[in-house]
Amino acid sequence: MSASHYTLSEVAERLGVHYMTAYRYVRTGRLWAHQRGTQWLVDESELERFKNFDPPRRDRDSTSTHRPRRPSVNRLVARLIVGDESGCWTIVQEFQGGGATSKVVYLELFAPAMRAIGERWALGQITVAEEHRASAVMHRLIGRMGPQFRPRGPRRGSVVIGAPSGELHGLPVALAADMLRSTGFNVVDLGADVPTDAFVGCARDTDDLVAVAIGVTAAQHRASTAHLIETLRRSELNVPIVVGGTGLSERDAQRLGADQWMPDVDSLVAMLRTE
Ligand code: B12
Repeated sequence: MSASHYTLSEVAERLGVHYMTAYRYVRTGRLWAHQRGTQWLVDESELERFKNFDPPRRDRDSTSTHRPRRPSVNRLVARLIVGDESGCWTIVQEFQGGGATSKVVYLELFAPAMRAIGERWALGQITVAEEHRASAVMHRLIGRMGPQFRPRGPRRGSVVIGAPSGELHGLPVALAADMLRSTGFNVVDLGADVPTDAFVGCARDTDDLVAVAIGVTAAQHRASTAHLIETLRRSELNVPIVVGGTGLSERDAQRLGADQWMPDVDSLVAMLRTE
């Protein structure tokens, strides 16, 4: 093709592999490519990087749970940014084929990939549109994973979880909700940006409620979190109100009136089991 880009046929020729193998490298995020019309193009520098650091016939982390996760995370990030859902799903399947449980997929593949996307956005390496596209694909991946988190064992009561009004980060809440659900709780996931009255109304209407969990990912949502907690208190639900997510510290959560701050879902489950 042009001096600085190669078509997939040219890439295959230079790597000495079949065209379909080169295509697979692209669709699984191993080799970065961009699409022009129906054609995939690979930058010369990317092909050099691949030749030097990612020799073709290596099938890393597809066979063992003990191998480093990072290559899979990097490949997922690459496919998320270009909005390639089926390529992302192939990476998830490879990851699970290597023995990773659905929880490990969330904690060691999805969460680090989304954090990496946040870093790239903060550094100006990806656009806001690319971040949104990646988020949309991540929502779809979570949807596909959902059935793997169906509750097992005895029912333990209901938890209503959601993000306060104005807080748009629904992905962390969705991940937390699935992991909680798999431990036997009936989880009502209200998602992002829940109007305060709707949040409280839902908690009041939920049978066998054992806790209300609020997910806050961006620090700017202190005021709406405080308002939500205060309104929940006034409705006298008599269940713990916990806050989780990376937006608020333990101290913040206490100041805002929460009963507890939860660093992760396992801590929430442990707390609820001792209640
Ligand atoms: C995707 C994304 C978005 C998407 C959200 C899409 C969606 N539907 O969720 C969009 C584009 C909307 C967005 C918007 C913004 N974002 Co944003 N976003 C992200 C990004 C890249 C990924 C979020 C994510 O999914 N993380 C992965 C999850 C799995 O990780 P996690 O949060 O640690 O969650 C785990 C645990 O904490 C726990 N957990 C989470 N919640 C809960 C709740 C409970 C109860 C429990 C028990 C546990 C628990 O379980 C999870 C799994 O282990 C992050 C980067 C990052 N580091 O997270 C930035 C990030 C969160 N965003 C950030 C910012 C600044 C914004 C904006 C303000 C940008 C802007 N200027 O407009 C807006 C805010 C909009 C708003 N009003 O809320 C900052 C926040 C900094 C801060 N601490 O305040 C980050 C960190 C990016 C950065 N590097 O600076 N964002």
